[in-house]
Amino acid sequence: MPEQQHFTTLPPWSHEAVEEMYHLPFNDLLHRAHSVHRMHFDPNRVQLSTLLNIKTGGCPEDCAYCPQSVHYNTGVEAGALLEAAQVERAALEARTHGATRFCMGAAWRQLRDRDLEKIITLVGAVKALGMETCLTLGMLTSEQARQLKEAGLDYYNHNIDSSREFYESIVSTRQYDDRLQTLANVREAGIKVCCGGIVGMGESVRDRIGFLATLANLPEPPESVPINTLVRAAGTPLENADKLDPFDLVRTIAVARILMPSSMVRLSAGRNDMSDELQALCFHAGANSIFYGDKLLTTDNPRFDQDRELLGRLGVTAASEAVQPESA
Ligand code: SAM
Ligand code: DTB
Ligand code: SF4
Repeated sequence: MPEQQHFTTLPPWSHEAVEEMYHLPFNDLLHRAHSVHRMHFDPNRVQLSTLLNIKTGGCPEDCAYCPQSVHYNTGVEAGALLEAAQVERAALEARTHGATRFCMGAAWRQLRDRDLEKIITLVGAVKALGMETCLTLGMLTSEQARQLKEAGLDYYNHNIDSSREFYESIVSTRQYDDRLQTLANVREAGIKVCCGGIVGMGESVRDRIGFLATLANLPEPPESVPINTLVRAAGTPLENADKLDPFDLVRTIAVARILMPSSMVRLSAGRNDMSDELQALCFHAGANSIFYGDKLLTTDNPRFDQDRELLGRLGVTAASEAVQPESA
């Protein structure tokens, strides 16, 4: 396999090395990614995370992809922070279906101290069900991260979304460096990092390469890397973005797998519009986690039973058997 000989296999990854990898003949790239995947993971196991939007809409940020931004007329109504009982019910349902991690998202620019106690209660309630916890609430200070760690939070999701250059064309209300600072605060507090981005926003291949290299060259790569395909929400500036060539999604996942061999790579938003065959190809390329449940934050995701059927047809089982559905 001559293509394997002239690649380095350690960070820091240069843009050129990642570019060369991204453009490998499809079968060479897939072979390499799947080989790396097998060295680090059971290729027949996929981890299941269920999402809940604990605070919908009304977000002051202007992320061009997001239906929850107050800047666009998307029909998403702003709601209040959910009560603990509602969150607990949803987490219990997710556990019953076999999810092992429960991710709570809020349409906030940043966590405010006045909401911290409520959030800490939610983390405790989900942990008490024996599930892993994940939050995505916007920017965090190092002190807030420390307190969330103390509350037992396992993961914090905070995406860099794309390359630095492209990011500046899709978000104007915060900087790429703000994202990196929050990631550093999360890492410093000892919380596991979930960080990825979105493909299909009209970014160039160069941007995808910059995005992947940035993730892989972080002081420590994220433990979890969500790769979202843009859900083109009506009313957002990106509602008419060109459809992504599905092979570019597979290439992005394959490169993420090679650059971050020990990280979980999550085939995230966009699965509702993907064929079973495309999803199977993504799993072959190294994706080993999905969002599981009929809703993402505001948009649809495949139903629990649809996913169970797909995974069953592929001979894939849930990655963590820590919580069995029948124990709910
Ligand atoms: N407000 C917080 C923040 O932005 O960090 C947390 C929630 S935000 C909705 C979480 C992530 O969802 C974004 O960073 C983005 O990657 C993803 N996302 C948002 N809208 C999306 C869309 N239409 N299609 C795909 N992914 C999307
Ligand atoms: C992530 O990377 N993708 C999830 C989660 N982290 C929070 C969100 C996807 C949102 C898709 C659009 C929506 O449903 O509003
Ligand atoms: Fe707000 Fe997050 Fe949506 Fe940006 S992605 S508008 S920060 S909810």
